[in-house]
Amino acid sequence: MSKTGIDAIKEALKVYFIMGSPNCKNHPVQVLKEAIEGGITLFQFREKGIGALTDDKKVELAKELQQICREQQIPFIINDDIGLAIALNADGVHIGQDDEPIEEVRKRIGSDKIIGVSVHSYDEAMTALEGGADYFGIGPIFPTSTKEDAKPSNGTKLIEELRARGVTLPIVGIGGITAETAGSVIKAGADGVSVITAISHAHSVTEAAKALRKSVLEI
Ligand code: TZP
Ligand code: MG
Repeated sequence: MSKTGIDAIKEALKVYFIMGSPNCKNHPVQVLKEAIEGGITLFQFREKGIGALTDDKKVELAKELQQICREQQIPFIINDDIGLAIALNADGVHIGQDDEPIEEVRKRIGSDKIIGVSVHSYDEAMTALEGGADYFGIGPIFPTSTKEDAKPSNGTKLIEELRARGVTLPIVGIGGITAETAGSVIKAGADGVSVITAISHAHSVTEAAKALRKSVLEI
């Protein structure tokens, strides 16, 4: 996917699946295929945490997952690793507040790529916006044990604040979201929900993705 405007990004954020090998009970290739079958709209490769692959093995897995996304026309975004995103010509990157400044990232990856930024306050959101962010990741909305250094969960407060203050940039919520709670995140003003565990640890990955998709689309 090349960046085709705000509406295309809002569509892509709807059912946003994130994972790396430490999050998967089966092989990530299998998990991704099943998640796509269930209707995810974007995939972020996030190879982090205990047992995460590094170097060539990480690159190899990224390429395999990217190939699946290409075949199924699912945007493929890489977490943190700007160099890998450039080397693979990924559709974009997702960065946090501790990563390289967005202006530098934009210079490196170019104007036609998607940059998502995790923000935790109005001020961080404005800085990301000025730096050329394409969407905000906001969370943790609910408690999560997936991210070791996650901040305390803060509900949908920041999403509501940004919308109330007229911010129109696409927003995806993150952190502990399930098919049962996804609707509340969309109602608060998010365009989509991003999840790791709700899909990657599900007994049926396909059914979990379908359920999440249904919850988001019926709002
Ligand atoms: N950033 C904030 S919470 C989180 C990240 C990467 C983890 C989300 O994982 P889960 O399993 O959907 O709670
Ligand atoms: Mg990061």
